[in-house]
Amino acid sequence: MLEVGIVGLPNSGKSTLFNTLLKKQVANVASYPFTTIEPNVGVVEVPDERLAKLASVINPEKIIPAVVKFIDIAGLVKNAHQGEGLGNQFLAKIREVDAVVQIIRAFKDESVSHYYGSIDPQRDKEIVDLELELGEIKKPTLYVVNVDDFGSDNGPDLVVNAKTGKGVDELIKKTYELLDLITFYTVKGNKEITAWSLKKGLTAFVAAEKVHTDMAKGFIKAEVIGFDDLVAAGSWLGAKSQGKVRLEGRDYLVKDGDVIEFKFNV
Ligand SMILES: Nc1nc2c(ncn2[C@@H]2O[C@H](COP(=O)(O)OP(=O)(O)OP(=O)(O)O)[C@@H](O)[C@H]2O)c(=O)[nH]1
Ligand SMILES: [Mg+2]
Repeated sequence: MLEVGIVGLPNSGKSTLFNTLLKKQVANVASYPFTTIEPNVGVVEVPDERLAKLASVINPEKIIPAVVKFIDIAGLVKNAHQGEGLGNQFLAKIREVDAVVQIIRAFKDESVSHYYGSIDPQRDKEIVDLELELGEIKKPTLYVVNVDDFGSDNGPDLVVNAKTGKGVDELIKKTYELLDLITFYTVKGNKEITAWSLKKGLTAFVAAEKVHTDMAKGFIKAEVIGFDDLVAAGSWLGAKSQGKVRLEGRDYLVKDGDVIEFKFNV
């Protein structure tokens, strides 16, 4: 599973954001085993309007969204790459992640101290960027400004309130894009719809492998229909009888929104 590391100065709101992300779980959907793997590692469901639409067509008992793993990493300060602060722990953790969310403090709160004494998002961003660079960490980064007030002009970066959760759905979606992921869906006996993440440009065979190694091993073909076509047809059987469900081989390049039924030998 791909991992996103939350980085930023101490007291920028990393753990607050992390907790908010985990609270966003839709409790009545899938219960993931090991949702919280360590105190600071969590699996977060990706908000997906298409899933609800598919559910209204298929009426499944269970809907299982795609997930992304977030890691709440220790705060870093200037010279973290030389071991300053919790530098080494920070660097070891961050080397493992696939993308970075840099949280930048803009909220003002006298009771929450700032390591550099004042609220200055641009300065903080430069400090963290420099440390990542000096630590030779080259990862795609999403910049997120943690604000109390959404009214002010916050420039091009994504704005959230880590405490209330405003903007957090958008953050999860943006992170998903940052990881270069698309979503495909599988339907199990009309009982279960699952959204799966897949790197762009991968084949039906790799997608099958994601669902179950047996499906890939015994791969025969994939029955595929785009999300819009399925919704328009109103049901899987309806789509099939209209000839809208295509047969694809193992080298088919999966597209975002594909609904796939894998046919395989066991
Ligand atoms: N007013 C306000 N306070 C916030 C916001 N986000 C976080 N805080 C507060 O800021 C303090 C620090 O938040 P944390 O989430 O612990 O910060 P952190 O980045 O994890 O800090 P370290 O783990 O020390 O690096 C807490 O008291 C939070 O309640 C926010 O959006 N608005
Ligand atoms: Mg923290």
